[in-house]
Amino acid sequence: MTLQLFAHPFSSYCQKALIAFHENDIAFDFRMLSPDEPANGEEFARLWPIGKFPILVDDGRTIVEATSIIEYLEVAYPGPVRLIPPDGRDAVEVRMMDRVFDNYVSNPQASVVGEALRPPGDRDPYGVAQARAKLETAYAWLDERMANRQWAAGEAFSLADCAAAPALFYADWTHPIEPRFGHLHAYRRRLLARPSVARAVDGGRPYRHLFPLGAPDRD
Ligand SMILES: N[C@@H](CCC(=O)N[C@@H](CS)C(=O)NCC(=O)O)C(=O)O
Repeated sequence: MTLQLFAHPFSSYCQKALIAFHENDIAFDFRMLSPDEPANGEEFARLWPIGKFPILVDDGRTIVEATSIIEYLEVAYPGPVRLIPPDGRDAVEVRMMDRVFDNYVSNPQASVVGEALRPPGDRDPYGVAQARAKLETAYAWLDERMANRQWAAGEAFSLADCAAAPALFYADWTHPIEPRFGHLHAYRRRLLARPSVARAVDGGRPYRHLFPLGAPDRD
């Protein structure tokens, strides 16, 4: 039975999982979550009432959370590109950086965008200012960290880079990374040049009009 990924191509967490699929050319059935495909949405809601996507279904087993999907592919469908290193200490570094990108880049970025989708009376300017400040702090820390690394956890592309690519892609649209963070900009460019990432970004291209802050004319 084919792997089924319930996802949307413009969603950052879905792109994170998609990059892992593309890295190892793993075949799957794309169960598009959109109003045009109500059956997919109904099945998704039954499988995961929390409602966050992507989720993966493999032969009756449901895996939620983008990180866990990548972990699952790594053990159930291993390919030539290992996204989690076999060495335990190296794997800790990869998982640590995966958490850093989700918690301190992707999630604050999503709160800023979420604000733009709220009705005017329900806005939270204090929360948005906090999210922007978190992004600034994360950019400074990451810039220093990326000064002597090719990829987030060293010399090999990993789960952490799957997380970093959409996180930094959308974060720079939402709260631009200042030019002085040259190492971080260079890392973002390396990520976008990676074929698996370029493929995920291209998949989302037709939906750029959906970006609530207005997508910039680049990338
Ligand atoms: N912790 C989840 C986050 C997933 C997430 O926030 N997905 C967004 C799309 S990028 C979503 O489901 N948004 C719809 C919602 O929050 O209702 C993961 O790592 O997979």
